Amino acid sequence: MTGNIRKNHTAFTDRERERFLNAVFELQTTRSSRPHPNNVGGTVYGDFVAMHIEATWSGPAHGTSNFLPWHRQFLVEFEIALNQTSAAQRGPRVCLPYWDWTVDRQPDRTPWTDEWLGDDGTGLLGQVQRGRFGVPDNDLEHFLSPQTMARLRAADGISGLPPEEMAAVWQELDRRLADLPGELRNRWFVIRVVDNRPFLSRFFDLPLAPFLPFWERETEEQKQRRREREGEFFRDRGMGVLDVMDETAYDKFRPRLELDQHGTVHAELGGHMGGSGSPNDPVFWLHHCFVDKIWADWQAKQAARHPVAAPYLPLQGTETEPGYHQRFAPWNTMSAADLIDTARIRHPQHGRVGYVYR
Ligand SMILES: [Cu+2]
Repeated sequence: MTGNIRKNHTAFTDRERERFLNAVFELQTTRSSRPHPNNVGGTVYGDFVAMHIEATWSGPAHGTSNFLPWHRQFLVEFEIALNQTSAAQRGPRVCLPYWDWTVDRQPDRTPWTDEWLGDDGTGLLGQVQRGRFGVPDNDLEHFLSPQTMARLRAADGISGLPPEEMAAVWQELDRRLADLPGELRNRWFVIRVVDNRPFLSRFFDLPLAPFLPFWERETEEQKQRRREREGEFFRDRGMGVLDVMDETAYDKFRPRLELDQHGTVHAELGGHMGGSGSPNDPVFWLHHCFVDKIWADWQAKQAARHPVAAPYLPLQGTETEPGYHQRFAPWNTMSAADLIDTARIRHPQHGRVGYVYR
């Protein structure tokens, strides 16, 4: 019925991986014809970040039944955009990869490699430095004055500076960013709506509230503890166990999947993944693709066990949650019912975009 197969990223060939990453990078460096009002960088990719930020500020996309259908459509829309890039033009349709964090849950294992998504944030500004989306520490020389560089080195990075000095470094970065030649500017693509980090930031395994920039919250003691724990990434947080699969009702399954599993992964990765601008980190797509797969697997499992169980609740909309047949914002083109069978999804403009998981 459909030839579109979403696979584990570890099953990608080199060529498949390159086409996917090239397409993502192309969206990050292509100007949007009609940028979303919150899209500071003005790229096609930035429109997706802005859309997610807005959906986090208001609306039912998080914390309600709509969480799973909303993100399913978000992924479908992103996959369509990937396939409109020149990187995707020749060859089969580009399908999103997923990251199974119940299996690959060590900070030094895939997808945290140079070939895939780069590593944890490091360096004087705590940025991701490796892989396609990283910015090496020595690029800072293009942005910061020799005095500032010397100050950062002496303080062993920005987290060693007092708050006023931190603020001054960010201001200097912001000013210099605007003057960069395009090729360099394109490497510093992050949409700065929720914070002022112009580069991709990760901060693995920080067990604190995820919404503040890390340098405001990590003490020396915490830093030490984090380094000791890095080998245990995810291990003691239940990431290896998918016991949500045993829930028999959607309105029990969805909150546990969203908060306990999906939310923990966001928080554990930290940096951009810890905030509403999370799609800035390309791992967002791999993470949400796996969450979407869990929903699909759960449907199949529950359908086999209870043929009459509803795949989505509530059937009738409430004040806070769209019903099964109710179209939802910002697209207003599909309802949960239109998205429930992944193989049969029909996009109003793009036709058959259905897929199956393998
Ligand atoms: Cu989200």
